[in-house]
Amino acid sequence: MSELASASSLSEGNDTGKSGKPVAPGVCQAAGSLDGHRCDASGRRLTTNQGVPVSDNQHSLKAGLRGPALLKDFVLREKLTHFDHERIPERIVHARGSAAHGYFESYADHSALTAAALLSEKGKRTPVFVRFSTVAGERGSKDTARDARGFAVKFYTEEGNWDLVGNNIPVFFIQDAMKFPDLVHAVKAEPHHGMPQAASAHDTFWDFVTLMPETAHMLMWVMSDHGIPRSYRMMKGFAVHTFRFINREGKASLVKFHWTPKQGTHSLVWDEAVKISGADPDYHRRDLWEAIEAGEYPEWELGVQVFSEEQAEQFSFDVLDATKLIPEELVPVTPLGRMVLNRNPDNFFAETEQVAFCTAHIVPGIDFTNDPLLAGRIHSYVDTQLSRLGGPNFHEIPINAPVAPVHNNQRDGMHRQAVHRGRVAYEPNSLAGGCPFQAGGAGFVSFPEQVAADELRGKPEKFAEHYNQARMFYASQAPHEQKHIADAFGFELSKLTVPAIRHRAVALLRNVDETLAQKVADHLGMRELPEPLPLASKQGYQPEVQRSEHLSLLAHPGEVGIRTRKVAIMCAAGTDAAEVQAIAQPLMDKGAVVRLVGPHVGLIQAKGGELDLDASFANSPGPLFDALVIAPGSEAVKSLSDDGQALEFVKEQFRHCKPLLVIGEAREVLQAAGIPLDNPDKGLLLVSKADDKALRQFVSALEAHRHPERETDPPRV
Ligand code: HDE
Repeated sequence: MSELASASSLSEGNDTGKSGKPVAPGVCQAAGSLDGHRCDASGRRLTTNQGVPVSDNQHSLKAGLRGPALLKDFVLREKLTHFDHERIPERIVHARGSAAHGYFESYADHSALTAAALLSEKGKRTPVFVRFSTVAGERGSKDTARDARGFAVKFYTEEGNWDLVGNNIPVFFIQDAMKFPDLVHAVKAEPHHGMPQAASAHDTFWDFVTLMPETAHMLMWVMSDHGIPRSYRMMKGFAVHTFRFINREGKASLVKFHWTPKQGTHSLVWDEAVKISGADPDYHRRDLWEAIEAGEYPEWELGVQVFSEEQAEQFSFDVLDATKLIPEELVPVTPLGRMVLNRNPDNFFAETEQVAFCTAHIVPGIDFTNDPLLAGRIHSYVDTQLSRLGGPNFHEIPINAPVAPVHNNQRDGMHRQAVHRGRVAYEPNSLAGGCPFQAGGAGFVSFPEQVAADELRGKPEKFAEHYNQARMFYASQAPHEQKHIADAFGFELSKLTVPAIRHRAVALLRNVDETLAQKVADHLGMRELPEPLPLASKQGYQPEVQRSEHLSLLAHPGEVGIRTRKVAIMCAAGTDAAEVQAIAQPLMDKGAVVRLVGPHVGLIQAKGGELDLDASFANSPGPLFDALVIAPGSEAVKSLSDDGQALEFVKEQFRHCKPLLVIGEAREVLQAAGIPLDNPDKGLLLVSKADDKALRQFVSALEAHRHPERETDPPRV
């Protein structure tokens, strides 16, 4: 019988060695795996969670080979029970995210501004873990949804963990934490049928936001190109609320935090975002992972707008109102340091999923303000971890554990890891020599703000002005960005089933910009514009800045040239291999990621040798690339011109305003795709050879990322 059992196990499952030959149970495979890399578990036996060696991981214990499975099979039961409990609740918002490790480096000694240890010395490095996310979608949803993006940074400082839990947009939808559950219920999939996933284009979201005009400013941001970033690496970050810095002398300043990417700020276009969500739903996760694996470490500069209470009182808006930003023309950004992400997580669940960011985690030298949205956040994040991570000891999970030593009298609770010794778990005490003792002035001291006021519900008058900054944002956008905003409103509202909500949205937009409202109404086939929504404030606060230089994505082209930009070189049998080489190598030398794409992966017979293609039109369609080169070779050009998928690839590159370098007779492929060649823009390069001049032009077109001058309404291709 035992012979029979082991004979059948040898012929099944993964019981084969490198050679493909069956391996007897008990023989370690660590000497080499099938793909030739060494296993890091060399010599280790498979065990249960109690460390009991497992003899057979393929067959449950049965009474006879065809008999019933036995309840006493603790090996099977432990395996299944653990599996049954593998999932933890996903985050109620920001469920979909990706993360990386890195460090923050202070540019200088900033102790005149803050006592925060991480900013106390030039060159001082503090480890960080950063998680980027979308907001509305579930954990397995697409990356390229139109949405705000989370930008949460955990600094493991020597004086405890500081979590700067921000977004890629400097303002928020609402002013008071009381409204947050309503906002989230409205934007998430509608509860009766669970649709749509990771999308705000539905009735309940627009119903809520149009009844809540304080959302106007953030709506403009989310409907703009900021709502569909090209990459997590190419977006800014903001803490949104006003915080306080306090120095060792107790002097306080108000601050707003900004992260600015060295990679520049770049976006997708909507048609592209929609298609990427099908072609690669993990687009942003993959992008971050691949860049770090390739040693292209993304970097951001941390800066602060520093201002006083007296200055703040003069502003036409309230700095405690999270729907308002402070234009940089009023208070410029002071650089503090840089953050580099240089290591991917080892395990997605252990790190990215279990990381617990909490707005309440601050360190000496930094403090909150009375922003009523922030107040709710100070409560909510710790609270949510209790159910998400199963109890009050989530700070012991390795990714959440501070590097600073933890000494206190908190004890026990679910999943406690620390083994406290001794009998003293209280303070004050004499039995443990008074330890751990209070740090006094060397510890965290809250800013001693004077408060003498009546308890009440309500808001200050300036909070009731909702449109000045929405208008400023719109006025600050380039013409093509303004068009994208109108298109986005048009698209989202076109998805509504209740016409009255569309009308209310256009009524809201009339308070922002009449031309925008008209364009959106045109999208919706609305004959007459509704009356503007009534204004909540009659005060007529005069904005200091009508148009800001800093709010367009174009304000930050970046400093990295074409590094990490993905370039497809379109090939087919008969492509001129020498021309491919002449263009591919110099692009790679400049840091671009070059992929040969054709009708299938693997080898093709090119002119002058074989080419090994990395990707096919089916597995990597056009939207996944930043630019396209079509190589010459008459046989290839002919077959590509007859290939519907190749032509679709070319059309999408053109429609999405991406650079195209078309060499020699390859222009026939463009003609077959119906691309207008009469008046080529700077991103459409038709050259006879892949020489230095062609390369220079292409690199500069790629640096510009996109060529919106190509956009027409409707698109020609
Ligand atoms: Fe959050 N938010 N939030 N939020 N938020 C969460 O905490 C909440 C707000 C932000 O990668 C939750 O651990 C309330 C503003 C990010 O793990 C939850 C209010 C900003 C992340 C929560 C806000 C954010 C979260 C869900 C209004 C930008 C993801 C899981 C009072 C400054 C962090 C979790 C990560 C996550 C509550 C408003 C950013 C439920 C109550 C404003 C980046 O606690």
